[in-house]
Amino acid sequence: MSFDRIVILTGAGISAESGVDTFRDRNGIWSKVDYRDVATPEGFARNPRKVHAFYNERRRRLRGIRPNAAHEALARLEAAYGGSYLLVTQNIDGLHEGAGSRRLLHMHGEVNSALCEACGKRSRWSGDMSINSQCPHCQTTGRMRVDVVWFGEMPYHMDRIEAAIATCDLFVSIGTSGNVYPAAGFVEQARLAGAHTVELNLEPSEGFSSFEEALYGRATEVVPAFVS
Ligand code: BJW
Repeated sequence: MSFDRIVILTGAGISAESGVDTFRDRNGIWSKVDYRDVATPEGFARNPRKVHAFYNERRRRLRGIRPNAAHEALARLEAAYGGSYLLVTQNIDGLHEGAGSRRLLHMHGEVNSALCEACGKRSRWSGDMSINSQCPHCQTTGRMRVDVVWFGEMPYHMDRIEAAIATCDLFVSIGTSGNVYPAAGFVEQARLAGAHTVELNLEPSEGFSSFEEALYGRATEVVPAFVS
């Protein structure tokens, strides 16, 4: 590739063929549960048991799930690429790391991480969480939550992400519906920076008209084809 500074954004669609549920597709997560109950700080304050149960179930379902050809293609691209490269994922699964990606930021957090609302410290957390979970750092009980970004909260690593987008010359958006900000606005920021913008998706996303190039099809087919 004749680009010096690449930023790649991924969403739920890249993990769909690994067996991970997407959010807004017909049978997606938000067709079964109201996001206001499980993915907002207000929902957690109202009913922490329900929110813990929702993420415990998703954590369990992710066990044993493997990266697919699209994750692997991005890991190969990173390993082979000499220039500046940043992979920004909205996904809370660990499939990019599982495939070998290292220059990676999780802007919506990780399901296998816990955040203590008492001391603000994070811990790896692979089992179930409950209203009785104890923080391994400060030993406080009952203030642990899953370390993901809910609606109304500030996504992680925004300074580093926006700095990378402001200087990139290629921006590629993969398997994301373009519904959720600030990620949905990255393509416009990349265009302002003068970058070439590409969408790889099963079908045109909400923001498809902002992209200069697009390849539509399953991630396991279009991502390896694009990076080769
Ligand atoms: C395939 C495929 C296959 C399927 N192959 N493709 C205007 C400006 C700024 C903010 C707002 C705004 N208006 C409203 C807001 C607030 C809000 C927001 O965006 N609301 C919208 C609904 C309008 N945003 C926030 O609250 C965010 N915080 C924030 O804005 O802070 C202030 C701020 C502003 C500016 C700068 C900095 C800060 C926080 C959003 C947090 C989102 N959290 C969730 C849950 C995370 C934890 C969890 O996983 O449970 O993140 S919601 C959910 O949506 C999850 C996802 O990461 C996110 C995006 O979903 P994604 O990945 O796009 O999935 P889908 O299902 O929507 O799409 C799948 C795609 O894949 C589809 O396109 C399919 O076609 C495709 N596909 N199979 C290829 N095989």
